[in-house]
This record gives sequence, structure tokens and C-alpha cells, in this order.
Amino acid sequence: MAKRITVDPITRIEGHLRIDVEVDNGHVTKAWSSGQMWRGIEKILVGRDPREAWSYTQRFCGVCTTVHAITSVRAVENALQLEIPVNAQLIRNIIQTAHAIQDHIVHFYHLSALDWVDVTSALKANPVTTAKLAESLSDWSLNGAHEMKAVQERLKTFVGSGQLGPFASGFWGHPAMKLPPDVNLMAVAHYMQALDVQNFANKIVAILGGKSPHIQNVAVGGVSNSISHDAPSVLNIERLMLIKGFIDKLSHFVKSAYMTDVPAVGAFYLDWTKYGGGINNYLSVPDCPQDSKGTIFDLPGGYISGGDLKSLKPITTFNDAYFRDGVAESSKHAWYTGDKALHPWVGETEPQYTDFQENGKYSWVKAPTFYGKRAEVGPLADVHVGVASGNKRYIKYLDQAIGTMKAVGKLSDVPLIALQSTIGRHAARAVRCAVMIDTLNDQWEKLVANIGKDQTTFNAPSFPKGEIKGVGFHQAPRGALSHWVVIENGKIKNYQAVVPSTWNAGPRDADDQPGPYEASLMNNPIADPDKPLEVLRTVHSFDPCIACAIHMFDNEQREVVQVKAL
Ligand code: NFE
Ligand code: MG
Repeated sequence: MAKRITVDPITRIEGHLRIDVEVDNGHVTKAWSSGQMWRGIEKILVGRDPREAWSYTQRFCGVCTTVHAITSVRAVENALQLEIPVNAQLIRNIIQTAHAIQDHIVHFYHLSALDWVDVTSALKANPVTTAKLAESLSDWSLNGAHEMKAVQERLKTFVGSGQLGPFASGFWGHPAMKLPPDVNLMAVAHYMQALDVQNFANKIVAILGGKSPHIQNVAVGGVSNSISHDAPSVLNIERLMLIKGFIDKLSHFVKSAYMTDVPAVGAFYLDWTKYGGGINNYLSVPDCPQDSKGTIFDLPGGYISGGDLKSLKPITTFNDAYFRDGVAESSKHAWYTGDKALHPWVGETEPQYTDFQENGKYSWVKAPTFYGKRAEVGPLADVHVGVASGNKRYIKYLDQAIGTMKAVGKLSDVPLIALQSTIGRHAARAVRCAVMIDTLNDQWEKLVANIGKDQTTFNAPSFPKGEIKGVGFHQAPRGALSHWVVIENGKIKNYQAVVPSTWNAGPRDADDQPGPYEASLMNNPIADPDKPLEVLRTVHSFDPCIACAIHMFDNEQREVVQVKAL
């Protein structure tokens, strides 16, 4: 007999997500992903000055804030075909790569590691053998026995106090937990250390952006940072050297801890290289523009179908017609009017709430498609597109992660297909994070070199009479993000954001095809229906952000759904 499980809300994510699965014979046979919260931003923008849209759209989310600011100004600049100074590109690139690094570290250690790591088992570890194992894997400076012992003592105090804080309500002792005590202790130690390390990335964002979250320094036409080599209160060499110090600290942790922890943990969960693949179409947009027009990028973009690297179709400029023409969103199974897939420039956001109807409408998230097909976005897509494009960094760090997994698991081979899985999605995020570190360092070096000859950061926009349209995109931590704007006589006429978590969390589409979360849950094992840890594993591997995915507005101010805060 099939059993229905509803997990609502999914925790350790941003926003309100409900997942329903049907389980038969210990495996998932059906799945539904439902966004349970609504926001009010796209319609608030109508009639406003396009130069201020970034400040509103940045409030879609409290996690990936900078990404909506930068994507919004890119959309308006694209509509104007406005070039921006190279310094402005590089400053934006530093902010967004630092932000991505912070986001990835927090996601693995603080939002998802506890799906795999049993904190209570770490109490049984031997700190000396734990340190030996950790030191055999990498040269991370805080792997010593003294450190491991201190972490174990802290953990004992936590557990002894009965106030478990972030570790309360975990599925401890669950039969699907497989790590030996020493590996659990190593992971818990890095969890604690990562709390300090992620802050270095936030500091970089705050130095350049004025604050974090929600940066203040972007403008349509560039950035508002003034540059001088030696004036005390602007972006000067002293500030840039401070940033460099943070980059080096982040680099040490990401390359020596994050990049080894994920494949090492993965080696104990080889089963999870078989589950969670889902939709094997991958979409990624190019990023880190190097020229004023956005025609040269440090990070590649493209579309891969059926998981086949040879199928790569590149996306290469901010004016790329292949990307621009391929995107549509369907509301057939989402709580908005209409059932046809619409291009975002003519996208509609009219609410039509029906309650949860598993064969009808059941989510506030729309279902995006690329040339009619569902696509996964995010680090797994980036690694596929990076490797297929021949990007040396993606190839190098993927090889390194696979090498660690082979060594820890004593495996002869880890094929690419293993990456198309729940555990592979985590490995891909670690690989992407290492690529981001090197990319961040490059952007810093280029900025230091460029300001020697040029200190401009802004080109003023001017808006023509009549209608213009633009799309801005960015490869955000959770994947391809695009903002679409229609401007008439200098005012916003339509605004749509097609967000990474919309791609991944969307419900069934106009052809009733499931979205990436839904497809990835199929056939997952469920050891204990009362504790569906496996559902969390697969859904968390995407790093959901439902605040981003839904941003509609009910213009009659009716109550549409009640959300119980837990
Ligand atoms: Ni709110 Fe986001 C990212 C965007 S959504 S976290 O990354 O855009 O998926
Ligand atoms: Mg949208």
C-alpha cells in the first residue's frame, strides 16, 4: 500500500517549502514540490523608475540579496545597451564571487551536513585518530588532535545541557546515517570552524557594497564606489589589501576542508550516487564579465541536454539570443491564472489560489522551461557546462574531488554519471566553490591592475521615449538567475524574475512534466516513513530558496494562505 508523506515546512532552507511524496515498497513513487509563501515585488515595480528596481528586487530574499541587485541593473543596462566601466564589472564580480563562496560554505556545513553527519555519534570518536584521518586528507590548519578534542568537549557540554540549539530535532541514530564516529567528529569540527570562515566572505561584500546583506553600491551604469590609491575614505590600496587577506583565508578553508570533506563524506554514501539525478538537462549562464559590453566572461555558460557533455550549446554574451528566446514560464500547476507557458517579457502574475490540488494547481512557484524542456540549474549544471566547455578550473577541481572520493572509498573509478545524483550535487557545489575562489582572486588582481590606469566606475544612463526591453542574467549560488524588464517612456511596464529556485522547485509544467526537485525524489529509498531523512537529503542538495522563487502580489490584499511559523 502506498503511503503519503507530507513534509511541511522543509527546514534549514530559506522560505516555506512543502514536499509531498508517495512511498511504495520503501521507495518514492510520486513527488510534489509546493512553494507555500507569497511575496509582493514584481507588481510593486510597475510604474517605477528602472534605476531603483535593484533596490526593491534585492529584497526578494535575505540570502542571495546581492544577486538580485546586480541582475536588476544588468537587465536595465541591457535594455539601454549601456556599457559600464571595467572597474564596475570587476567590483561587482568580486562582490558576487565572495557572496557565492559564503553561500556555498554555509549551505554545506550549516544547512545540509547534518543530513549525513550524526552529531551524537561524534561524542564516541577518538580525537587522536580523528586528527590523524583529517591530517591525512589535507593540510587544513585546524585539524589537530587538540582542536578535535576541544570540539568534542564543546559538544558534550551542549548535549549535557539539554539545550541542543541548532542540533535539536535532528534524525540522530537514523538507520540511513553511515559515517563512523571519527568522520562525524571531523565534520562537526569543520562545521564549527566554518561559522568563522564564512564571515570573511561577508566582510568582502560589506567593504565593497557598504553592508551585507543588501549591498548599497550598485547603480544602473556601474557602481558608486569612488576609487583612489591613497585617500582614506574611499576604495584604496589599504581596503584592497584587507580584501586580499580575506580571500587567502577563504581559499585555505575551501581548498583544504570543504573540497575534502564533501568527497570524503560522499565515499561513505556511495548509494547516494545512484539517487537524486532527476532532470538531466542543465542550464548555466556565463558570468564575471571582463569588458564593458559583456561579451567576454571568465565563467562559461550553456545548455546541456540529457546529461551528455557533447550536447553543449554555449551562451556567450549579455545579448545572447539563444538564451533570451528560450525561456518561458507556465502557471498550469501554479496558483496564477492561465495555463500556457509565457515568455517573461509578456509574463503574467495574477493570483488564482485553489488549495493544494495534486493534479491541478498546487504551488506559488511557476514552472520555467528552456525551449519547452525542464532544466536543472545550480552548481551541478555549472560543473557540467564548465567541464563541457573545457574550462581548466572546473576540470581540475572536479578531478581533485573525484580523486579524494576514490582514495577514501578505495574505488577504482567514479564515472561522470555518479555526479548526477544527490551526493554529486554537493560535490559539484564544493568544486564550484573552489573555482569561485580562484575567480575571485583573479577579479581582485585585475581590479588592482586596472585602477592604476583608470578610476571610472559609472556611466550615466538616459532613457529614450517609447518601449525598450532588457534581460539581465547572473549565475547565482543556486543557479541561472534572470530578470526581464519592459520599460516605456522611462518607467517600468513589466518586470519578471526567473530565479534559480523557480527552475528547480517548480511544479509540473504545461505538459505535466515534473520539475527538478520532483524528478530527483523519484525512487529515493525511505527507511522510516515517520522520519523521512532521505527526502531532506535530496531536496537540501539543491539548496532551496523559496523566498526567491515566489514574489507575486495580491492586489486585493486577501489572505491567500496561512503559514504556521514553527
Ligand atoms: Ni534566495 Fe537565490 C540564489 C537567487 S534563489 S537564494 O542563489 O536568485 O534560488
Ligand atoms: Mg518570477
